Amino acid sequence: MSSRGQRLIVVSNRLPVTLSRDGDGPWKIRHGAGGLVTALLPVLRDRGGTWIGWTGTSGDDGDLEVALAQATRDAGYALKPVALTAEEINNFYLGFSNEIVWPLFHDMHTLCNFRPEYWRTYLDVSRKYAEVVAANSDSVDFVWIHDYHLMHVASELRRLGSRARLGFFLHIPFPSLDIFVKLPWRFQLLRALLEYDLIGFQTLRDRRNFLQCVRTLVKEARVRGSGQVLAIDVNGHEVRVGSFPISIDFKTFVKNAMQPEVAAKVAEMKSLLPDRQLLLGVDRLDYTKGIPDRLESFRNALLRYPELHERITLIQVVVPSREDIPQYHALKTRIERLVGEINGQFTNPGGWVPIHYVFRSLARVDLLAYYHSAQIALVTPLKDGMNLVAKEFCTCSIEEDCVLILSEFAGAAAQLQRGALLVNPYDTEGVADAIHRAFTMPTTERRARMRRLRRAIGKQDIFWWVDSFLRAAIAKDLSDFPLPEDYVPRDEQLRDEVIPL
Ligand code: ADQ
Repeated sequence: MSSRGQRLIVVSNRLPVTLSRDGDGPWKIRHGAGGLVTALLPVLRDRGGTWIGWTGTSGDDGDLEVALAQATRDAGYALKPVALTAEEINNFYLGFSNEIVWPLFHDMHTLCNFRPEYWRTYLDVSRKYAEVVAANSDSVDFVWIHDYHLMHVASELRRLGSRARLGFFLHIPFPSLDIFVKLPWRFQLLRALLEYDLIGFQTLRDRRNFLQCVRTLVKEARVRGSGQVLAIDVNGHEVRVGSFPISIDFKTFVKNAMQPEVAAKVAEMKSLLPDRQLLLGVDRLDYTKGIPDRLESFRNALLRYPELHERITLIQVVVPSREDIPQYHALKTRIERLVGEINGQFTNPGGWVPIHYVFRSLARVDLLAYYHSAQIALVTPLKDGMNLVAKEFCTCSIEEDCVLILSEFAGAAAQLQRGALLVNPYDTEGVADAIHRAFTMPTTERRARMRRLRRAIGKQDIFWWVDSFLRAAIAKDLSDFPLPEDYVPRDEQLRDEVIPL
């Protein structure tokens, strides 16, 4: 056992940096600026630690390891790469992770491609990650592993003899038993998850689904407790399971949304699109985000509420993603056809164009300007672990005179249902009615709702999230983690038609 303190070892599919080089020239390393990185870096610096992940490149490259070491020389933490071959990227990342787990866990099992070689490579790559973790940690460290790509890593680490404490956070939903059992490797995967010491889910609903799978498929498992963090005893091992809704760096978003560059862009947008309300959608290109259904809902609103014509514009931003997977390419074509159809149906030549479609990754300042300019956000995923866009939009709505329309199937609905207009994204007429309601909502109601939303987001920000996960890992007494104050037991929720938390 080492005499130094407990370090934090973070493991994610990708390292929190982007790497590029011209030909054989030196590597250029750009540090990421996402919420997870912002929240974890202070902890890593404070305790000392390491972030382990794939570099996003294929093959083994000694130069890269040296470049990463140089880039973090004075950072107080290290970056350690996991090298993947082209075949591993195909079978592990594109295959098992994104053609099996991603659709299955988002309730879209008909899109799954259950190829046995994907599973075999998933195990091989899990071992690779585990080897890098084992080489860079010891028994006093806390290893925090992230997301669905790495569910099997704890099992491989135990096989390698690691005795470090292992935490896991699932960023995407966990499906119900009926869906989960379709996975050909359901027993192996569930038992592998039970090798962790702490498992965090986004919502109580995800945790409930997981517990139902454990109770049904792992006969010797026993569940204890009743609060936000429960314990499962299985073959003498205690696994803690809790819900920890992820969030954003609220204060930094507020500060950045008020920067002069953002204000200038907001003013420009308002002068280019005057006398109307802006309705905003921002999504990664993904079939879980419900973009075609949303466009149909907007069309329905324009058909049924002609008073919206010329007075509302939908700005739909789509960020390119996973285009190597055929379904994503087909989705892009479908979205573009729909945008063309709806604009063709309603555009007033020389004047109003109902949908402005943006397909690219935006600079931060542009994204903030869109958030700050829009009066209504349309966040309607068919299923989403959390959805940070909903939280980012509310946070940037500094004047609070805005409305969030939110899918009841986004994890964020559990926290935001009392301020947002909740919708079923499959119900195009219902979403159209919500658009009209948001458009006509009196300012006093908009402000009251948005104030409530922003207060909730500010209270449980990304730093709260990191802190509560790490506290749950070390807490002596799980009764320190009560259920949220507004929690309503499930039977009562269903009776009152309130969406389960
Ligand atoms: P995602 O599916 O990627 O995340 P989301 O939570 O909405 O979905 O996060 C998207 C992020 O991308 C946001 O932070 C946003 O700022 C950023 N982004 C959006 N548009 C952008 C643009 N045009 N240019 C640059 N950046 C842009 C997964 C799960 C979610 C879960 C998160 C975090 O699917 O359910 O909320 O992880 O746990």
